[in-house]
This record gives sequence, C-alpha cells and structure tokens, in this order.
Amino acid sequence: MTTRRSLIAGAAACVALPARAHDYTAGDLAVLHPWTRAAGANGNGAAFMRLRNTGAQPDRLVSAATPAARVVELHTMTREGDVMRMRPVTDIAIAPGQTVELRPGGFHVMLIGLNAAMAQGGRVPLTLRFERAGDVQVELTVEAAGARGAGHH
Ligand SMILES: [Cu+2]
Repeated sequence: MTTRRSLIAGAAACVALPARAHDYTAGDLAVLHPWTRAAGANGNGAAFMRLRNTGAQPDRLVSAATPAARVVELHTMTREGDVMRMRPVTDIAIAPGQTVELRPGGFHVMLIGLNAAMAQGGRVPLTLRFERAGDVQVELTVEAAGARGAGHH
C-alpha cells in the first residue's frame, strides 16, 4: 500500500507543475527554456538554454544572432588557477541522443554590447544557427540579474 500511495502522490505532483515551459523544436533538435539575465544598455549579457538532439545524426550550434546586441559569440568558461575565464568556441556539438546545457559557468551565448537594457520579465529574440537543423528563432526570457537558472524548471 505504501508503494501505491507514493505513486499516486508522485503523479499528483507532476500535474501540479506550472505550465510555464517554453521550448522550441526544429526537426530532431529541441531548444529548452532559453533565458538570459537582466542587464543594462551597452553592457554584456549571456544566454543559457538546453539543446536536445533526439535524432540519429550529430548537430552543432555554429552561431547566433540578435538585434539586441552588437556582437554575438559562442563562449565556454574554463578555470585558470583560481579564475574562471570565458573564451570563444567555434561551435557547440550536440551528439545524437544528447542534451547539452548552456548554463552559468559553462557554455553560453555571449551578447556583447546590448543596444537596450534587458529588463526582468521581458523577452529577447535570438536566432540560433545549427549545422543540420538550420535557423531556430527563440525568445529568451529575462530573469533577475544574478539568476543561476531559468526559475521555472
Ligand atoms: Cu562569455
């Protein structure tokens, strides 16, 4: 009986989750919960998301663009001694069946030179270019300035 009761409780918890997901798909590729942080005009921002490849072929994120920033680059972070440093990468690979997380402290889409402030609660358009899946238009949700996650997983 205990097992049955916990199963029922688990199902109820799933139903209770808020329906706030915002995901995008293009062929075998899904872009899950793209988000960024509030930042001021002329500053820099970073975009985070999960990239899921449900297909049988590898894919790669090769570039991104947004009218919100003057320059957009793909970055990773590496530790050098006690310091975390960002460096550009040419692409971010997503192997078949794999989900790659762009997150604070790791891979991110760098938004350099914001044309306007990104305010918490707003949305910022971003075009992701994949080698196989092509261009995928997404909207970043703007979370609080110090956010470590999208806040609605
Ligand atoms: Cu960066």
